[in-house]
Formats: sequence, C-alpha cells, structure tokens
Amino acid sequence: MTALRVILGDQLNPRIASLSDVNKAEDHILMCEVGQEATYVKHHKKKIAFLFSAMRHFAEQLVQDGFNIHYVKLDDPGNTGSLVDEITRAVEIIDPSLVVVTEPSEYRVLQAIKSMDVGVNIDIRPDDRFLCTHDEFAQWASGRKQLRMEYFYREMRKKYNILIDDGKPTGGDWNYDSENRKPPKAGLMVPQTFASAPDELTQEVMALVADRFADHFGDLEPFHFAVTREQALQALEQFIDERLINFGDYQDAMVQGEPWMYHSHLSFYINCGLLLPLECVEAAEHAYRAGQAPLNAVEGFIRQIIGWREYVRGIYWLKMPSYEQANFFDADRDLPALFWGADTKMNCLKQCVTETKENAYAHHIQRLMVLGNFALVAGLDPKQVNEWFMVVYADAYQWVELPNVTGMILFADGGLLGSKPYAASGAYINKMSNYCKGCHYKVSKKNGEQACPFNYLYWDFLIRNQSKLRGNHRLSMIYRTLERMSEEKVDSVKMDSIRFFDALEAKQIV
Ligand code: FAD
Ligand code: DLZ
Ligand code: SF4
Repeated sequence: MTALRVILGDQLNPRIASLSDVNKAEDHILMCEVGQEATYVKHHKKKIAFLFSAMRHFAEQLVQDGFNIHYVKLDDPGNTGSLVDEITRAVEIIDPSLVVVTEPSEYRVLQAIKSMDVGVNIDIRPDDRFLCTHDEFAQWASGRKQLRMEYFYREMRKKYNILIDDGKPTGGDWNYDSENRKPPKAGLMVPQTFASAPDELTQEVMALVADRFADHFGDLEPFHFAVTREQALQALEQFIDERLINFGDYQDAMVQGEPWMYHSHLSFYINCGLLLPLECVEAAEHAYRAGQAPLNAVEGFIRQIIGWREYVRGIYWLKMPSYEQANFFDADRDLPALFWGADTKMNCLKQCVTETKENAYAHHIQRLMVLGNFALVAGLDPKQVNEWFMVVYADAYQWVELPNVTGMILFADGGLLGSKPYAASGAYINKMSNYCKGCHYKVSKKNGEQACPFNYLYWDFLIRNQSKLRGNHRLSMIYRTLERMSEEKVDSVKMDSIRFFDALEAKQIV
C-alpha cells in the first residue's frame, strides 16, 4: 500500500506525525512551494526565502536518508500554485491508496485540506509537536469565567515536570516576571545573533525571491538565518551559552541599534519545525541545573514557550473562525503608511519598523509596547493590523499571530486572552528604552504639538472607550484618575488627538 505523505512548509521535522509510520520503500513524501501561500498575504521577502530554503534543505536531507521525495519548486513547469491543487496533482501522478498529513497549523489550510476530494482517504493526524492538544485546552478552558495564561502555564509545568522539585515549583514561586523588567543600562554588551552564510541552495532561493516577490515588503539581504536543523541547533546552543543569562533581566528592554537584545531568536525555527519546543525548554532547564543561568531567566524563557506559545494556540483553535472577526472597540482607522516605512517623527516607531523591515524580526516588547500600543491607542482596524503582523515577521503563522494581535495588543476579543488592554503612555517606552532621547517629540510633555503622541493618545483611548472599559476592575484606578482630571486637561487631550489623527489622515508626517 502506497501512502502519499504531505509535509507542509512549517512541518520540517523528521519526527512529524505524518512520517511516524512511513514505509521508505513504498511511500512518497510531497513538499511544494506554492505562489498562493507566499502571496495570500504578501510575506516579507526574508520569510519566503527562509522557508523555501529550509524546505529545500529538509527535502535534501530526506533524499539522503533514502526517502522518495516529490518536491515541487515554485518555478517548476506544471506547478498549479496552490497546496490543494498540488496535492491533487501528486495523487494523480503517484496514485497512492492513502494521503497522510499532519494537521495544518492554520485554520484556513485545515479547512482547504478537509474539503478536498482526491478519491482516496486523507488521514489528518494531530500535530504532537505542540504540548497541549485541542481537547486538553478545551477541557481546561471549559467552565472558567476567565482564561488566564498563568494558571494554564502551571498545569503545563506539572504535566511535563519542568522546573518542579518535590512536586513544588523550583525556587518556591511559579513566576519570576517581577524580576524581569530591568531598564537597559548604558554600555550593555549584547552578543551577536546566530548567523550563517547563505550556501548555494539558499542563494538560489534568494535569487528566486528577488525575482518573483520584488514588490513584497522587507530587505532580503543580509540573510543569515539558520536553514537546517543542524544550524538551528547551533542557534539554540548559542542562545543558551551567550544570552540566556541576561534574558530575564533585560527581557523588556529596548535599545536603539540593538534589534536582537538577549532574546532567543528561535521562534522562526520552532514554528517551522527545525526545533522542537520541548528540546528548547529542556536545554534551558539544563543550563539552570548546571548553574549557567539564573532562575528568573530560565523560568521566564520556559514560560514563553510552554505557557504563552501553547496558550495562544489553544485560544486560536478554541475560537476560530469567529476570532478573525473580533473588533471589541469597533476600531476602523486605516493602518498608516509609517508601518510600511514612510517617514515618521516618532522615533520609537521608526526604529521598530526599520528593524522589522531589515530583519523580519522585532522582539516581543517592540511588537507589544511600541507597534502594538500605537495600533491600540490609535484605534487601527484589527483586520489591517493583523495583516501587517502576518506579513512582516518571519515567525508569523496565523495560529500565533492572530491571538497576539487580536487578543494581546488590540484587546479586540474583549478580554478573553488578557485581563486588560496593554495601553501605555510615553513614560513606559522612555523607562524601558533609550528611544525618546533621539525623538522629535518630548516625552515629558503631556500636551501640545511637541508632546509625545502616546501621552495624549493613551488618555484619548481611555476616554473614547470608557463605556466598554469602565467596568474592568484592573482599570478602576486609571478611571478614577480620569475623573479627577480637569475639564481643560480633558479638552487638551481631545484636541491634541484630533490634530494628530487629522494629520495622519492627511498623510502628513507625524
Ligand atoms: P523570545 O523572547 O526569546 O521567547 C522565546 C520563545 O517563546 C519564542 O521563540 C516563542 O516561541 C515563544 N513566545 C514568546 N512570547 C510568545 C507569545 N506571546 N506568543 C507565542 N509564543 C511566544 N510570535 C510568533 O512566533 N509568531 C508571530 O507571528 C508573533 N506575532 C506577535 C505579534 C504581536 C503583536 C506580539 C505582541 C507578539 C507576537 N509574537 C509572535 C510573540 C513574540 O513576540 C515572539 O514569539 C517573539 O518575539 C519571538 O522572538 P524570540 O524567538 O526572540 O522570542
Ligand atoms: C508561509 C508559507 C509560505 C510562504 N510558503 C509555503 C509553501 O510554499 N508551501 C507550504 O507548504 N507552506 C508554505 N507556507 C506555510 C503555509 O502558509 C501555512 O502556514 C502552513 O501550511 C500551515 O498551515
Ligand atoms: Fe516614542 Fe514618544 Fe519616546 Fe518619541 S517621545 S520615542 S514618540 S515614546
């Protein structure tokens, strides 16, 4: 019996469920580069080059290991341009008695595969790279008034026995986040991120991307991502050896000219399968046990992976497809051109967009507290904001992008994922970065043309949405402060915001 085993672009691991019972002699493995996946949103050039190169390297490895590979390149004659049509075409060519696929990570692709009729059974297997199944998450969520990552995370720690000593959390506490908010200090020496020179195969892919996707956002060069499992393991090792020690302390810090900071830069590799989440977590725990990294750093890193990563995926599958439509604040402002690199006088936004364009990467606090904070307080349309975040980051797949954008930054789900909106004034950005020093605006000024726009947009957001937010007990202090604000001050907030929004709409440089 011949099976056709489909490997999607984000399933690049030999331990993937669809290969668990592969018969090397008889089965065929299908991988395909298709125009539709690269253009349904116009992904950053670096993301496409990264994924195509990683796919080709993975296929090459499978060939060396003796598998029958049916690999369709983007420019192969006959390439139909869509995943579904390529699977159909391969079924016609290979004539298997079964198609096996690991559940696609994105709802859109799962629906497309489920609705296929290729004349043979399609076996869709759970993706066991994730640490929590859909059923487990649904069970955990059922009956709870509020979903909170922290409680989910504790369950995951217990389930996988991670940072647990004698049944209790290592060090006595579950969470050391309060130790992970140090502002950057002058003269921080940030180690280089992992870099590998593009080999011949990657160069070929880069030429293809430069030719076919020239109008997509983002810089293709320099390209230094890992594109094989071996290289991704080196990137993991380099993070554990050189940056994990400071990951916790400076997790929220932003420094001009330092796009990578002490973060791991592993999301690209974990999300496409080159690394497995549990091996990253185990490497970090091992470093702690060996005395190489402090607990606040190790626990913080582990929480991101077995906590946040699994939690957002759980919410995605719990709430799709309606989650895509969520717009709690009825926000409808168009995404301004500054997100695509048009000039802006707001230095924090300029830095984060420029680095995003160069690297297809920004770290979490840049995404959350600069780009996301602006999208929230300016009332940008969730659909356009989601599309932007899907386009620009090399780690973006809808299962992880959508909950982070709709839930975490925009609060467009009304508080399902997080308990309050992450809105902040310029003071937060000034505390956690050195961006304000080089800015046209004055972070110390609350109103007027020179004032930092975040300072008045923050209050304008709270005023505009008070009917929806006043009942949120985590915002009660802030609303009491607003009540005590003079009428004159409230008027200045509104006037400054109107002036700012008018300028945005008139496409002036803000
Ligand atoms: P580190 O800071 O080193 O964290 C370690 C790992 O934890 C990451 O590699 C990632 O796998 C995981 N992680 C951390 N935070 C989150 C989170 N909030 N959700 C899920 N996983 C997390 N992450 C993506 O992988 N893809 C996205 O498209 C994406 N879009 C985002 C959009 C917004 C608006 C925000 C606020 C966050 C988004 N994130 C996304 C989460 C997070 O910002 C990135 O995972 C992280 O910046 C990747 O860099 P890193 O590998 O250096 O992470
Ligand atoms: C993101 C992406 C891109 C750019 N190209 C491909 C591709 O050519 N072939 C493929 O199998 N997957 C690609 N992907 C990933 C998919 O868009 C999608 O995220 C996965 O199939 C998971 O559902
Ligand atoms: Fe950003 Fe305001 Fe600081 Fe300028 S002053 S960098 S706009 S926070």
